[in-house]
Amino acid sequence: MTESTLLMIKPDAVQRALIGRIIIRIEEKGLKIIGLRMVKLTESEVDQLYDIHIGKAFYSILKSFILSGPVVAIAIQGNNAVKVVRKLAGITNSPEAEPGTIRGDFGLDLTKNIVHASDEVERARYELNVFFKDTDLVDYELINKNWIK
Ligand code: FUP
Repeated sequence: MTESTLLMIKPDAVQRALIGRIIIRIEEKGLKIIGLRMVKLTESEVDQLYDIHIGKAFYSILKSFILSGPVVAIAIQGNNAVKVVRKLAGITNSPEAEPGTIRGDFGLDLTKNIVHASDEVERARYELNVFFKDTDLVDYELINKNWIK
């Protein structure tokens, strides 16, 4: 099933010049990028993105990390995109993430864990809305689509 999801490149990965290395994994997998935006989030946008974590012990550390520099939001579409992008990202705790995943290859910390990926279709819709208006998302076809799915 074709789905849309959000992958956010976090401030650590931007500062470490990993934007291109992360984007290439999305393209290589056959997924389609339908929106791309670099932004320094405001406090209220971070609260919106991470509303489910507000009040948890780690929230202030997470929030100040996300506010520490620009992030890159990527809207992605493709077959099973939500699950596939989560798999590409690897598990949350970078030191335990499998090599071959984004966190497994580039991360060494739980908070500074390189990327965020939406965990379900409805949640992806909500999180995409933090960064993109519907009209920001581009409707087009990739010429290789029949070779992918
Ligand atoms: P994920 O679904 O991979 O985004 O992970 P979670 O929703 O469990 O956590 C959201 C973010 O909070 C993670 F990217 C890392 C951060 N976090 C901490 O910094 N400390 C913790 O103890 C747990 C999560």
